[in-house]
Amino acid sequence: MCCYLRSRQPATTTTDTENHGAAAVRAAIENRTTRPIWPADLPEAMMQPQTRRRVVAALGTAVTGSLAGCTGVFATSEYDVGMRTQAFVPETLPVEPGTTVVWRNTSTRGHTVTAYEDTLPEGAAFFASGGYESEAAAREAWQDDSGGRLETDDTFEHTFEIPGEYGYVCLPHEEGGMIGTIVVEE
Ligand SMILES: [Cu+2]
Repeated sequence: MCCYLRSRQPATTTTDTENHGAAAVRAAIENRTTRPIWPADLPEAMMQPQTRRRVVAALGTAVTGSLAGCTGVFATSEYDVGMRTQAFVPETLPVEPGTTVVWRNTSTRGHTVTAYEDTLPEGAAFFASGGYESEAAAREAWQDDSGGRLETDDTFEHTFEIPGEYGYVCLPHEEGGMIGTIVVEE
């Protein structure tokens, strides 16, 4: 997102009045060495999920307002949850019963969407990219040959009917904390 860039700007570059002479030069050099990292992060960082059916209540108006200028540029496809290098965005998505949630791999890495079977509300169907019928099957398939892998721009969708919280994970990035929750509200 755009504010990612802003928040990563070193505060010292423009506002630190201590930066004279050698210190300023050193700061400028340090700046140059860190800058090239940003463009590589930029396209993915600027991709924002487009919630089709409703505005996510969790996003304050100030946040959505400040992002509005960025989202238009990269909003080439509709989806509800984006998949970044090591995160689902948004991490938690509230929806109404009957909503079909679309995940889209907005990164250059492969990911999965795999429900945490134990977290599902009673009677809710298991879901996983690759169409596996259980978490165990999905994990085995991933270990065997990256089964269920979503490549860049691939999408996965699931319709949520039963109210409750649905935890899910990206199998290859589980240790990195790539975990999400769909909250189906009553
Ligand atoms: Cu992942």
